[in-house]
Amino acid sequence: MAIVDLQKQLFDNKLETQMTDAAKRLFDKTLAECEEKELFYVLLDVTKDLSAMTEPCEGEKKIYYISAEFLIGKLLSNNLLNLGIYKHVEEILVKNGKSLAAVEECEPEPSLGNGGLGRLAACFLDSIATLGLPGAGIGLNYHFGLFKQEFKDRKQCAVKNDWIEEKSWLNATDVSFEVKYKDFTVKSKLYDIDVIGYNNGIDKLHLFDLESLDESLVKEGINFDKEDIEKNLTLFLYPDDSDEAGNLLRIYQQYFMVSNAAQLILQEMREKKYDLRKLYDHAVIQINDTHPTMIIPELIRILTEDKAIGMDEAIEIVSKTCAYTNHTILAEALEKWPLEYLEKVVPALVPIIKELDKRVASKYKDPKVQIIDKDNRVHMAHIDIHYGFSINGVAAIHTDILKDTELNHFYKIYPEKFNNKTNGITFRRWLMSCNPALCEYLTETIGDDFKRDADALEKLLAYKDDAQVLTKLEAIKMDNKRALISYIKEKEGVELDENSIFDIQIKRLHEYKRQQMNVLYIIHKYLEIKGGKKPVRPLTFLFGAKAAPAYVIAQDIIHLILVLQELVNKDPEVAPFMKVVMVENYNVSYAERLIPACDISEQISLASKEASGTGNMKFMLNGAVTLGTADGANVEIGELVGPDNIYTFGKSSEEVIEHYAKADYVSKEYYENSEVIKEAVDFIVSEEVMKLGHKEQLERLYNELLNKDWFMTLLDLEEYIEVKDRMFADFEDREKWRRMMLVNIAKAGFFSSDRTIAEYNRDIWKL
Ligand code: 26V
Repeated sequence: MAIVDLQKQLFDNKLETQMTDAAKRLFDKTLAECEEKELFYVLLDVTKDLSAMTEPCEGEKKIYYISAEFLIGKLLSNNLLNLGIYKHVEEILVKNGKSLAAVEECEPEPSLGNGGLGRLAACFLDSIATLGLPGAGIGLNYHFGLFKQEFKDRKQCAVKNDWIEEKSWLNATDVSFEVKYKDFTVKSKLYDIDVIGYNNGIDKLHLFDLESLDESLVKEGINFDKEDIEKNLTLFLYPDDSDEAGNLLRIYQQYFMVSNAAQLILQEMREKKYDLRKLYDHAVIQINDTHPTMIIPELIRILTEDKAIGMDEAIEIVSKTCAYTNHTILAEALEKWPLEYLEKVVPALVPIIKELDKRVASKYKDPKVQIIDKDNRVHMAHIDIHYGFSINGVAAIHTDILKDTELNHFYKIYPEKFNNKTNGITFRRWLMSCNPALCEYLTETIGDDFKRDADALEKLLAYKDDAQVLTKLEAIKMDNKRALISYIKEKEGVELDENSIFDIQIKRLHEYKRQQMNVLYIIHKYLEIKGGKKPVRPLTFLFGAKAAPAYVIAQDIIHLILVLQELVNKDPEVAPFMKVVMVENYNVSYAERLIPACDISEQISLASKEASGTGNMKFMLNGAVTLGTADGANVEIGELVGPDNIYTFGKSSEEVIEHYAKADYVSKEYYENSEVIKEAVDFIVSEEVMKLGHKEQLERLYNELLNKDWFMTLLDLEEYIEVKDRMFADFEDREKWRRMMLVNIAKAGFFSSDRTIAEYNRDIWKL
């Protein structure tokens, strides 16, 4: 049934009856008698029934989005919203003395992703279904996902996130495949999650699991026997890859994902009686970063298995089917597997990979474009580039850097394969669901076209001098800040000031993202206040970030932030003027609370390093003003809102790339030539800080900044301080600030993932 018809039916009291029946059947209670958690299961049950009645998106050609990560977040409110029954459910609950918000709190949050890449995949699925495109996501069902973060002794501890309950969004299927490794064979079991489009059809997220998985392998924290593949394969997302066993496990996982994906796709093709020789007419496979790259040799292996299709033809078929998205230029993040590892795990792919390599080597002599290098490492991205038909970056500047620098040697060979697809976010989650007050007010002011056509947000520009509209936007922001304040008080035990400026940096912890630069600013402010220079208005600095457990310096940065939090918030001289909070276990749900309450969006990566960023888009859409470098999608945000509505600073990507090329950046020179920098950096190892923190960690971080600083923190620090101070001063010009908020919201339409997906479809998928 189409969703609109379903909605019509539900409004003649059917929904309430359905909910009441489910409560009776599941718990033998009335709705009013149910606990919040029980109501969550009631709504889960009802929503799953409704989505089962909704028509799937069908067509002659289907997009398979293969990704090691799908950071879907909680699903209840989004599913209700996309089914068009959110308000209706809310009313029914209120009638029974319950609140939907409290029910939403009971839903466990899956952590099937690390950050941007996984969240992007989730936004894309929402848009694919919303646009009615036949498609599916294919990934893995990690039982404990990414670790849950706890702070102990001002350090990050990692514990498992046990998110799968007996009743969940996962639907068990009877699909199961065999996956053959060198020394053993395992069986998979497929679970599906329905992806409900906004007022449209249903697509599926296919998550493969290991039939023989043994959760009891996990003893303390997130430690487990990494070698017992037949029991551990889908326990965690990207476990520690600092040692060989961890790396091998990643290859086992990746092959498990692609072997299942290949079998599923080919099974669907056979069921529909499509000619596999014309696979590309019916299937397009988007390879999300290099993690699913082995799908290419795997498909070639299967197609050539019974000799009906020869190697040349198989390669051609697969090359016309697969497209690759690059999400990073960080060298350490581009996968290069030792051939010997692949031999240990999946020897069946090795001859195919060697054949692919041989073909490249016979055509191109440049060592930079070879698949297997002189050290016998297999460059996964190179397989994608040679044997896929499209390579895209995720923001304009990122794609330019790929073409001009990082992948220039490939661009010279295949200019026609390269294209840009600037990332986007789903407005259903990142506006309608997380900021209902703003959404409602926008609807009142400019109508609700923007819900289907994000560009319609531009209508708001007509009100940029309208005092009433501007005041209302400010009031909504204030309400959102109040809501966040009470949440943070409860969760983190810190009291914040609603009249302070909320300056927020939330993203994975990585040196290139430069949380440490923000920290140095905070130290600078702290010292100013101690010296008697008080800010006009109190400042609130919020952080949220998880760090890879094996990433030592990232752990040190978290430690320093937590130490400063203690120092600043407990200092009676300083606390009235500034507060620092690092929220524990930053995740999608936390982001949904932080973003609507933000004034200043920190996007301060070293230019050229952040491929796109998507948090920057979410903040903008919710009326925050960006403080950013000319990196990733910040550049496009700047072009859209104009220089008066964004604060930019720092060296350009060209300058940064030149510093790397010449190896001429010496952080110590910046330290020695600036009193302000010196003071801030020295404070890391000052008596006050050392008293609260760990000497070893603080000294290591201090030395890193002074003697290495690979991501050039000190290069941009002075300008960062200057621009940030100017931004705080401008906040006092309320009229100017409110107008900046409005312009940012109005111009955010471009960043709808519906636009991004329409472009993927127009240029790459052609469904
Ligand atoms: C991976 C790794 C793996 C181990 C070593 C350190 C390291 C550092 C970075 C990464 C990044 C993986 C790819 C990724 O998440 N990229 C993000 O993709 C987002 C969606 O396109 C984009 O907005 C972010 O800028 C980009 O960092």
